[in-house]
Amino acid sequence: MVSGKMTTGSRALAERVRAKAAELGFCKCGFTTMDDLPRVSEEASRRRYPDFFQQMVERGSHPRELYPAGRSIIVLAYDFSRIRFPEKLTPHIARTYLSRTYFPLAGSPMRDRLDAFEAFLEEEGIAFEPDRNALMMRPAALRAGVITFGRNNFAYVDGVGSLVTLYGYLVDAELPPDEPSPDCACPPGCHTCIDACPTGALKAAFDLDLEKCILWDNAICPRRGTGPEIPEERRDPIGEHVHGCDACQEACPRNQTALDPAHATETDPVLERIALEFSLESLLHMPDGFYDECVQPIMYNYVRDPAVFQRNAAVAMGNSGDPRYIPHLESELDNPDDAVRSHARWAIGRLS
Ligand code: B12
Repeated sequence: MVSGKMTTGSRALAERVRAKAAELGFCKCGFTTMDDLPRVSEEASRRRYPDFFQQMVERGSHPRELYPAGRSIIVLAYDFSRIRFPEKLTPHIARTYLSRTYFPLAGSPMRDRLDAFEAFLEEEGIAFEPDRNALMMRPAALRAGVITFGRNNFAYVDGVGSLVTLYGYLVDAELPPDEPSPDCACPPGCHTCIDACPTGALKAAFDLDLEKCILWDNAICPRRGTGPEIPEERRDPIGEHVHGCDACQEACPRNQTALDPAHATETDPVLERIALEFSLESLLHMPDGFYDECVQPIMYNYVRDPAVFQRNAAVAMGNSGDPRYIPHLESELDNPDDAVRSHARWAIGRLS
């Protein structure tokens, strides 16, 4: 569907953008138009999103409203499956956050990479607006030919898998739109992701009950939704996850190469250091400095209150079946935070 009206200049610019993206380590780069993104609003209504998310999704499916000067969207995908994720951390923290690529903090390798890409756009005289999480990235990436969907809703880059973070730039330059990808490239009839979801949040292909997703209870809810108390019936399926969950991606046949330990060739010194110091006990007791040194560098996206992580550690301990945690939980029964106390009490009840 590459427009015949595109000038040679646009095509040459597109090649320079792709070359820069590749040079900076992005695994795929594609372009699409500023037209409204299809199906997004209907999908969100079908999934019965809470009002806040429904509004966010509605807004994010109209790129021209996000950046009226925009003429094209650049979509970038970064493959973080090459990072060696310490085994001590992956049972508790989702890889997206360990990768430090989702809204990267200043000074992180991904922030430096995005800064370099933005500097390049400026050098090319291109004005832009980053996606800021407002643009609906997966439908934009599908239309830009960067990804296909998995039945677990995830965006998959061919030959890479779903351990990718997506970035969007709304730009005032005309770039030749890429051919959209086919919607779904999962093996016919496969339902390993649906079977693997610990909470039943993934009810059927493309059907995620957002409020049952583990990330919702252990990270989003303290700020939006039910608040600091995780409903008791939802605590058990959280297992030992303290921030997000990768179960539907770990089970997926399309991710088995990405998850093969031999595939992970990059070591992140920040993760290696945190892995040495991390334990559920430390997260529960949150000794001086632990939040700044071991929690905030990786779990910075949604939660700012250390007590939320202490609460999550209590739930993980309660679900571990390990009675050695009982004295640790007992010592938090006088914690000043109501939710830490109530979840510690619940965990002691389970382990006793
Ligand atoms: C809201 C949100 C959430 C919500 C709800 C997620 C959901 N799946 O519905 C919550 C808080 C629960 C959440 C959790 C997580 N999220 Co989130 N989240 C977002 C956010 C901000 C918007 C996503 C959204 O709801 N869009 C609206 C819905 C309707 O669209 P969609 O799911 O993106 O796309 C669907 C429709 O467009 C529809 N569709 C469109 N055309 C067509 C055509 C056909 C034929 C069909 C069948 C369907 C279809 O199907 C698409 C796939 O489901 C995006 C960032 C962004 N700005 O886009 C990140 C984002 C989706 N999250 C991301 C991640 C990594 C996560 C977590 C995995 C983190 C974790 N490990 O804990 C979890 C797991 C969630 C899960 N199992 O899906 C990544 C996903 C990367 C990837 N490879 O797909 C994103 C893209 C962030 C990023 N920039 O990389 N998230």
